[in-house]
Amino acid sequence: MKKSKDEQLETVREDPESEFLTTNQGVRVSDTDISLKAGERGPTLLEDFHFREKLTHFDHERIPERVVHARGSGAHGFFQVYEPMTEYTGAKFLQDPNKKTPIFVRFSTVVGFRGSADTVRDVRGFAVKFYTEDGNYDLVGNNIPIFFIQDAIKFPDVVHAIKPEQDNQIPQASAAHDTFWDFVACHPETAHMIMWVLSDRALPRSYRMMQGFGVNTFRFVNAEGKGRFVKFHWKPLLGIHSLVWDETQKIAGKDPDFNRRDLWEAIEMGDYPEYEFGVQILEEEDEFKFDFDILDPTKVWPEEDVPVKWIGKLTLNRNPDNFFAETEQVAFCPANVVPGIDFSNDPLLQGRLFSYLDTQLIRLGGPNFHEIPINRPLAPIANNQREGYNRTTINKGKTSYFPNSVGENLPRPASAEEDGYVHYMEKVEGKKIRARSEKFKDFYSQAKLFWNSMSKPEKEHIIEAFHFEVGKVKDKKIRQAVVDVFNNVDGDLAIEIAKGVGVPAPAQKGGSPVTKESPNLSQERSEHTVKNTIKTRKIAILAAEGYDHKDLSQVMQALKAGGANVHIISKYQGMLKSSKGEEIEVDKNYRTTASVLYDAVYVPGGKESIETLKMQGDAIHFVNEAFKHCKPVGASGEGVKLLKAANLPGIKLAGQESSDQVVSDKGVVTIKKRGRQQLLQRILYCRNCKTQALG
Ligand code: HDE
Repeated sequence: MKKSKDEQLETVREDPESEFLTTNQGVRVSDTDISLKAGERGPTLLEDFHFREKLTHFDHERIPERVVHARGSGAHGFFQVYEPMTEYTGAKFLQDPNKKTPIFVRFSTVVGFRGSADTVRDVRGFAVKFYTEDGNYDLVGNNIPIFFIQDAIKFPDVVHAIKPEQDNQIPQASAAHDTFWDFVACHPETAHMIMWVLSDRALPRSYRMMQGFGVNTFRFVNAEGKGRFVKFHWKPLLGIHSLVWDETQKIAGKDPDFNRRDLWEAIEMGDYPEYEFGVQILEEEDEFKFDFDILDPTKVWPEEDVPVKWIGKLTLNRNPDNFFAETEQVAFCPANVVPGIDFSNDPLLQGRLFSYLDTQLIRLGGPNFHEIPINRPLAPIANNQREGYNRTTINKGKTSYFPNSVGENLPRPASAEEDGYVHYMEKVEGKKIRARSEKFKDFYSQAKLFWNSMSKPEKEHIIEAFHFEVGKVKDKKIRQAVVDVFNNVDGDLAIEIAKGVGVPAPAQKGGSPVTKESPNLSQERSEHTVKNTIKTRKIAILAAEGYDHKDLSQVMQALKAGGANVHIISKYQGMLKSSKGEEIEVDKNYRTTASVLYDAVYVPGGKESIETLKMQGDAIHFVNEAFKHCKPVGASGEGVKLLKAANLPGIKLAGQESSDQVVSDKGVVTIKKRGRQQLLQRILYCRNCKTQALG
């Protein structure tokens, strides 16, 4: 490959500075503020070509949004493999640990429209385009390892059911309505996915803190042509963390761009998001070894049975230059594979192989969308396709067919040795039939496995999510039907759901007999999460005039040394004076921010500052809300008095008798004496547990 992806994009980038304003024909414009008129008070003239071009372009500035995954955020980066994967796959980007393969990633929500809020309860898309030397490889995954349905023919049904209802287009970006739960009750194959969607997985704290999964079963094929089944995984190096439900709803109002902003700002600040790439590899002879069908996309391969091999790392290190040109126009497709990666007969995947190319044709206006710079491979393109909307390549020569004698028979197909893509020669035979294999009919065992694997707070969150989602369903029959479906998963769970949504518990307590657990399914118990770091976390410091400067700066320094991003928050922006006359700049006032936008809060001492804060409802609310959302709250010196005034229920705070000891109770960390404040940096972070983890 002659160029890097960045160099390739550079050829179409335009610098906004040092250029005259021109029309699209390159004519310099002398006035863009006043249209051409017949006299000062006269009508606008049709001959004002600049006016007409400007308006016409504007009138056409929207393209259809993605029918699903409409709202997303993109980033550039690179991928590096840890060691050659030659034994398993011929894919070139998985061979050389020194090679950096450029990538573009797009994270998304699924259900909401393009302008919807980021923090809604939903699956998140995690799509990666690898610009490899063999052509583009797209791994179009989600942050949940399974799916709602088993066969792609059901996709229009499930999407129609979850999108806003037909008559009134309500609700936006939410599954909490009759048609979706009616679909669930009519399709018990959704049971496992519903458990995941009602778990904290659907409320990620950040795109930088969620796992990704290829979901479908794919194949690795090595140079000898040996195939193995694989499932793909992404693991965030910052661990897997979520918001709490009440927080997500408030953030949707305070900052609907919460996840988009978080990704953008992290990259701007050089906190590059990183994910390890993993594969579960299954020998073909083991295909039938499991009590589930490995082609069934509503099933995980439990990691205890098929361990994940971590084979490489993805780093996101550059924000797009232009949202529309890159993030909006990027076109992913699971059928974009390179030699060494192949498909399985997973019926969901088979349908996906058709759908993505088809949808791009309407969304991007014709068959030449691969020429849009963000979609262009780095590997050369040569074929006989010409013409169509928006063709930009000028193909020279007479021929556009193969074989030909006029153009020296070029371009010609490549053999396997010449890196031509040769499909895996799987033996296929059978009657033409609309049916699924017997094992596909077990809808409940893995839903129960998931339930068994949750920690107590995670289970409580799922039950609360059922109460919200199903509680919003107007039709009692549907609510009852949902309870009955989940009675097949776990009888006690069904009783709990029924209690919250106002329908009778099932007449007979049911449930799947599965007792096994898979701790890695839980965010709290997973070995893949990381809890002992405050890296990139946002921490609020509440202060007012007369704050204790030594106190504040010691803690701020310690937090920054731990990698956190710290904001000073006060009633007014501008400079704050300390008790001894030092000054510090306020980053946000109570109107421009809120406790829901932070991971933790700290209150330094300073008699005057605390007396002021105690009188501010906003400061008291800030502390209270952070506590309610299970966030660490810290205070030192007189700062402890603000927490006292906030009346945190039953929480032990540092008193005079423990003046040089850190007191730590359910995530509230306090110390009376000054000078030991750096200990507070040991506040660790754990949102999913009702009791917080503290160092
Ligand atoms: Fe998609 N999906 N999907 N999907 N999907 C689309 O393609 C589809 C499925 C996923 O950031 C569409 O370009 C079918 C599973 C992501 O641009 C469309 C089925 C998984 C994205 C489509 C599925 C995904 C899409 C809409 C079978 C996880 C956003 C716009 C039931 C493995 C990519 C587009 C981006 C987008 C079809 C199921 C992931 C309509 C038929 C399972 C991350 O083609």
